[in-house]
Amino acid sequence: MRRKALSWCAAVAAVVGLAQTASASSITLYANPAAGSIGVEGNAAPGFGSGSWQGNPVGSPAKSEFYFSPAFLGFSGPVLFSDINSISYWTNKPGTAGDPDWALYIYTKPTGTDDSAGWYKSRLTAEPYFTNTASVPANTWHEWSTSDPTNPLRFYDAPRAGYFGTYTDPTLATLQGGSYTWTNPITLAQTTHDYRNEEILFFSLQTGSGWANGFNGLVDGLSITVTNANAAREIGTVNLEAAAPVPEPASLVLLGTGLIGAGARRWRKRNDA
Ligand SMILES: [Ca+2]
Repeated sequence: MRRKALSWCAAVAAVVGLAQTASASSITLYANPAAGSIGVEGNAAPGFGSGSWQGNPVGSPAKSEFYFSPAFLGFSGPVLFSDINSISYWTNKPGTAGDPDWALYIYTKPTGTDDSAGWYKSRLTAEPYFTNTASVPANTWHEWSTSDPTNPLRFYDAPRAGYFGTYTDPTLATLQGGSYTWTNPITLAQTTHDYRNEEILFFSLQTGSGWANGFNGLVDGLSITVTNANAAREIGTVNLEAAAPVPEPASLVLLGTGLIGAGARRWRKRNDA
């Protein structure tokens, strides 16, 4: 009897182990001023290194935007909209929850039918202030997530529905549940669309070009979890850092010594032969 119970436990553990099979990729990106990204050292989201990236408050438009393809994030194959389990990222801004912030965008690949633009089929946007989060103190890190139990990110489809978000927009789970009908809050025009089988082109973090002009908040720690074709979970995380570390003189000396050592070994070997 006891043996039977034990083997049942082992079977459950095996199933749990299978469900938790996950591959993960963790990427660190360093700010590149030439590409419009500004690095900040000494201020990072919890668990994401020592630095972060800041919104670009200068130029016209004063906009920052970064695009991550599924392949770049290390996912093993194409990612469909319905494959996304969750997306989260951290921001830290001077204002409170209702102020401009880094927004999350999902672009899907164009198919030639019902494309919203020449280079993408759908563009879904999630802005932190539409999560109905009551208060986030200024200048503190806060994680925004599609799977937040009380204040999840909500998405709008400006190209199709013709408006830029409301506090009652659908969550990721709602859009993955089937066709969704958007109702423009002003014109009351309705548009129905099903995103589930669309292939992800880019996940993106951006600041608005108009309303967020001058925004200089921080962003860090993007995490995306998907279910792959083998029903296993894959996690892609992006750590944003200020600048690539420059080797210190001491380590350069050590490197030089190492090279000399390698050269000496080769020389000795040749002489031994
Ligand atoms: Ca970081």
